[in-house]
Amino acid sequence: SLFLSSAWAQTGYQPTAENLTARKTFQDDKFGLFIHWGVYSLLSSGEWVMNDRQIPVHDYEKLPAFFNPTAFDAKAWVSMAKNAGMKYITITSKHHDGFAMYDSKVSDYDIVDRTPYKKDVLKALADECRAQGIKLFFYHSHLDWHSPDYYPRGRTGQNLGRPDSGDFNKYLTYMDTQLTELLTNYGPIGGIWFDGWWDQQAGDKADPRKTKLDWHLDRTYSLIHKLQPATLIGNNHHVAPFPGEDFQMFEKDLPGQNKTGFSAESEVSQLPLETCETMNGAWGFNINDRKYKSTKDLIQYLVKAAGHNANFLLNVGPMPDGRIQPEFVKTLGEMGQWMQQNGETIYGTRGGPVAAHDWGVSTAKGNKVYVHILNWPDKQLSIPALSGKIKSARLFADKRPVKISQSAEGIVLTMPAAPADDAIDTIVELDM
Ligand code: FHN
Repeated sequence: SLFLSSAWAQTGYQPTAENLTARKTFQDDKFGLFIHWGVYSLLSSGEWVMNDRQIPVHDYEKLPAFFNPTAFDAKAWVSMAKNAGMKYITITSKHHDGFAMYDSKVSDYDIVDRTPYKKDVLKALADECRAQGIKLFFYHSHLDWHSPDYYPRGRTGQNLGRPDSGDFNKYLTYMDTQLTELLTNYGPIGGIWFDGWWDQQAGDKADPRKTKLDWHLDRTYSLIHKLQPATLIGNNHHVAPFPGEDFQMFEKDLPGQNKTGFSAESEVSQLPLETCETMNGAWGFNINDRKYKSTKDLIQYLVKAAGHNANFLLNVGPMPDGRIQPEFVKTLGEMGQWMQQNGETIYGTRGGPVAAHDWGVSTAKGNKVYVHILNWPDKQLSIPALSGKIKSARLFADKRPVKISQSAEGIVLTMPAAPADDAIDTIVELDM
């Protein structure tokens, strides 16, 4: 019956043991580097430039001839991520413009066949990630502004010079074949990070998960899990997770906050969580966007994400020549220094028992609870009662004791001193 088949669809996916282990490691890792890089980077106007400026396919196709990232240095990228305290990298294998940043055999619209550079940057990155012990994820776009078979067009509906016909099933096969390449030729892949599903969203308020065309997620997801059972699948569809997904992601939002207005994002699932953010306002390279977030703001966001039980995937849009802007490199280095000192309170933790407040968040690991005070005016902080009794408390930084008074109404923590004006995170370590 209909009921049985939909119930089966909800429960039919049983993650393998290696997948469950990978999920746990993913949650322990906490901090990753997001990279939006493609031929759009040449125009320094973000990764949506093809759509925004309505550049027809035959004109956009002229870009790859100029893409020659001779300064690309996989080792420098991976070292930068590692020094920042990041444990994985998620890079665009194909963004919405349809251009493959690797050597695809089912299309010549790729970096090896169309650019003077001629080299497979994902291969270089995969090798370097393996050498340095960093996991590699691929961002792959469902939506495709280049393929003639991506038809009917979705929400971003311009034809951009393409024929008004096409075979969507053929497109899906093409996409699955490209995913097969990515999961076959680049060693173990940490995850596939889908985006662009929303292009075909039906716009049904009662059921935001309804699409105009069937993406056959079940087929694609099974294929991925068959090729590499430990590969984690996430999809930036901005709705509740579908069966077969292994983590849930939030864009520019902490889980449950729903500040960016994407429907149903407030629904936080039991899956591992991740949130992504930009370092200025742009995903793809945009030199005119100089609204750089401060190191303090980004560290605090990472801490808040951890307190909300989520990873933080922080984005850079490398320049067309392969270098990463010095502004980004500097901030990432500073974040790394902070993580070197304080990472113990972030890595391997889960969201802690003290719920997020204006003053901050908590994380927990083993018998420790870390109270992260991000804004506080005073030497004293009141937090709600915890289920167990606190045995002792101290400042994480210098181990000076923190006085605790516990009652059924709550707990008052008295710090040895008031916070410094530029304090990023005053961490109180509780032994439970
Ligand atoms: O359209 C994309 C956008 O270009 C970028 O990749 C971000 C990253 O989260 N996601 C999409 C918008 O939701």
